[in-house]
Amino acid sequence: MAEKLAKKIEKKSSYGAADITVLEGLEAVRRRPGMYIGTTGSDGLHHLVWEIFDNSRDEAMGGFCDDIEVALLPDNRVRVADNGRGIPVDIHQKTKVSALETVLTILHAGGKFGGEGYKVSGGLHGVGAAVVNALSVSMRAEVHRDGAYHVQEYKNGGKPLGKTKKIGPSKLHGTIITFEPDASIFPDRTFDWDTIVAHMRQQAYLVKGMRVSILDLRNAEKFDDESVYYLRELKIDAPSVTFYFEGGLRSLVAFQNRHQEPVHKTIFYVEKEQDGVTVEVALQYVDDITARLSAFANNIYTAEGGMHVTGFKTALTRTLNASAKASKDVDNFTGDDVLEGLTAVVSVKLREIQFEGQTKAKLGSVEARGATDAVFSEAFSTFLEEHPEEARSILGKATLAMKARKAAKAAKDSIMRKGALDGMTLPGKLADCQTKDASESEIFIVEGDSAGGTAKTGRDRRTQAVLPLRGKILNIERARLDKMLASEQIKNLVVAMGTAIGDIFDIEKLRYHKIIIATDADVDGAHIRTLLLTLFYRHFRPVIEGGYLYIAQPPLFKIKKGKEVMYAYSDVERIAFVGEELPIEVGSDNASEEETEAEETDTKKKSAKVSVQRYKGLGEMNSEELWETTMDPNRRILKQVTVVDAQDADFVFDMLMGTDVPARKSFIQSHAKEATLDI
Ligand code: 0RA
Repeated sequence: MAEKLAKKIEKKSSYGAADITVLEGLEAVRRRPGMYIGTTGSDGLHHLVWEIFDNSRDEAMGGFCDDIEVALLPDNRVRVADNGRGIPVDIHQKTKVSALETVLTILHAGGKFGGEGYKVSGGLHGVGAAVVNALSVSMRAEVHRDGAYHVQEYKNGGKPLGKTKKIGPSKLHGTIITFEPDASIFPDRTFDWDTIVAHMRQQAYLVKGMRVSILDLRNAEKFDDESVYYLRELKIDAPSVTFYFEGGLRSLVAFQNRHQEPVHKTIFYVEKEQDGVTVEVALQYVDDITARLSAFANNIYTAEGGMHVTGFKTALTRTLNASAKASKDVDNFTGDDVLEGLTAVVSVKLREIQFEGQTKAKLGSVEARGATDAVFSEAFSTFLEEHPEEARSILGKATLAMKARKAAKAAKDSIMRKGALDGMTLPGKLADCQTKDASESEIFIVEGDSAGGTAKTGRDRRTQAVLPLRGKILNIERARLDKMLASEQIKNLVVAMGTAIGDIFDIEKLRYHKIIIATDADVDGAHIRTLLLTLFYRHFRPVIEGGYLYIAQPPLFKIKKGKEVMYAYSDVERIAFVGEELPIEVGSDNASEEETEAEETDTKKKSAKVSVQRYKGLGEMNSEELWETTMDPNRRILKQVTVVDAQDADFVFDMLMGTDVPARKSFIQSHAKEATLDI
């Protein structure tokens, strides 16, 4: 097959024995594209863009190029232009064709021509432009170099249409590659703008001073792609983005922390080579408890971490412990203590790169561990010495984390001890249900003893349990979770749920398949609900993921039209029932209710009289009202709590728990009533 193909081409140009290998190589790629680009789905399609872009980016990393443009063109074509040295066009000794043609037709040829300037090989599969050529129905390479403009085109999987040609003079230098993926290989050739933008943004952070512009000209009316070097100069009205970060990883850390409160002002930064490995680290602590650590190896995102991450974490813990010891005698920080609130990016560049793990997203190259450890610990100790104020803040933050860890452990231990000692002894406050079948059991967590009493009277005691929580205990400003766990209230909740917590948490032991948070419809109620949601999110996430957590939706208004009683669950409903003008009475007590009833009996003729009463708390309802509006499975409205996207949720909780009080207030107010209603 390959031989036949080779013979065909031999007639057109003078190909030798070496060329047969070339065609076999490209044919192999076409036969088994998955081996080279992973998939022929969307990931693989985008991989083609990354491969071509990577060559230009490597040129930028070598310091030869600072301006790359990626343009999406009509007919599923992609054009990548850079102002690098230009791919060499002289005849290559071994292959007897131009270096350009060699790079674009021989697998793994990319790095062999560059020597020093081209030392870092990127690309997850390390396959380069020849693979893209093999999987394209057409490719055009333009090179501006040595005072001339050179062009070569390829068709149908990398077959050259003639040699590299010198077209005319040029004062520029750089490479432009335009390719069209082969439809017979890629069933869907739709490039995703957001995916490309996200990838290019990340890459721009990783190579400081490199400008990357992206243009979407797929629907552009008309343009002449040969008329200018960078298509953005045509100023066509089309979507476009440009990224340029002078600070590199420092800018990335600042970007990731843009909504956070920094613990210290100066972002730590280092870039240094050690034993052939270039190590770059930027970090800043923020007032938060989660860690945001991202790592790259040869500009490839290593989602599963690896040697560089291990080296970094070891050095971070050791350096901070050494620094803390120097100032005062304290207990050792653990690895987790020093990660709390940390935003860090670690990027290493090595000559030989090895990936491991399920998705090949873990750096296996052992030398990266020692190099990262050495470069980072040296620079970070110096930073701490030279910035005493930053050092104090960072050590303070880690100390707080250490104390919180100890307090949380003590709280967990005491909960477990209690469970162990008391067996299944349930808290005295709990009014449990009769059934022992978790699937039909519900527990209402209500705010305050008075609402608790009402709920206990109003419930269906066969399936419904009630646990009152005293609001005040929970309502601590910036309550740390360890404080919450230490509270008797939360211990009661954990014992009632039956799942335990921490290492011995077991969702199978959950005693109720509906956990219903029933707090008041005011700001305090919203705050307590938020604290409870945070607690569940951080410590009992499987309860949310299992769909066991709900929020009760008590009515906001009781409307009386003569003898008829209605409940409105929102202002919209109220207005729909009674119109806008009617005055709203606030609160109620038994006396006023009696009055109303007396009035009604006295003046039966005035039965059309309408009154609207606003409920501020569950405690304002009597047990019957609470049952029919909030507890009765046939009439109530419940909102199921979901974790749609862990990252989003984390942000929400940060927002709610953070120090930015005005932001938190407005967030609670605007989201308190947001709900997908499950009736
Ligand atoms: C090898 C050697 C040299 C440049 C390149 C490769 C190169 C490749 C690509 C791919 C896209 N853009 C690129 N820019 C440069 C230069 C060797 C020299 O001039 O000494």
